[in-house]
Amino acid sequence: MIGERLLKAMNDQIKNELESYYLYLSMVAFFHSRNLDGMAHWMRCQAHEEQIHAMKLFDHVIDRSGKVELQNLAQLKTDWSSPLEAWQDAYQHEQLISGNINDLTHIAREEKDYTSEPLLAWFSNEQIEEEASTGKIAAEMEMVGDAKTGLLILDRELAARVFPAGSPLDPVAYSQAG
Ligand code: OFO
Repeated sequence: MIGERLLKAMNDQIKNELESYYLYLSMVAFFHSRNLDGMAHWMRCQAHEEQIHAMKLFDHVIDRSGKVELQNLAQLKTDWSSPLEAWQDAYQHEQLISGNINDLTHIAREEKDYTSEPLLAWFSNEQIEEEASTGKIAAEMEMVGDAKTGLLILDRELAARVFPAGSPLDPVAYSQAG
C-alpha cells in the first residue's frame, strides 16, 4: 500500500512524464516542418520513452494498491525560433525532470517508502542518460551554428537512433498496421 503523500507525488510525476511525451511530440512536428527528419525520428524515439516512463509509474501505483488520477496537461510550446532552441529546451526540460525525480525520491525517503527505491533509482539513472544525450546534441548544434552542411550531417546521424521494439509510433509498424 502506498501512502497518500507519495501517491500524490507519483500522480504528479505521471503528469510530468506525459507532458514530456507531449512536448517531444511537438518537437517531432517542428523538426518535420524544417525538413529535419533525422531529428524528428530521434525525438519520436524519445517521446516513446517518455510514454514508457509514465506507464512505469502508472503500473507501480496500481501494483501498490493506489489510485492513478490523470491530470490535465499544460499547453506546451509548438514552435521554436531555431532547431538549436528546440534542443536547448529539451536539455533544460530533462534537467527539470531530474529535479522532479530528486523531489520524489526525497518524499519516498521521508515517508520511509523503501519499496519504491528500486524504481526511483532506475529513474535517476535514466535522467543521467537523458541529460547527457540532450545536452550533447544541444552542444553540437551550438558548434554547428549556421553551417547547413553540419546541420545535415547531424540530422543524418540522429536518424540512426534505433526505435524501441513494439512501439506504436514505430513508422514501420505504423505503416504495416494500415
Ligand atoms: Fe526524459 O525522462 Fe522521463 O521525463
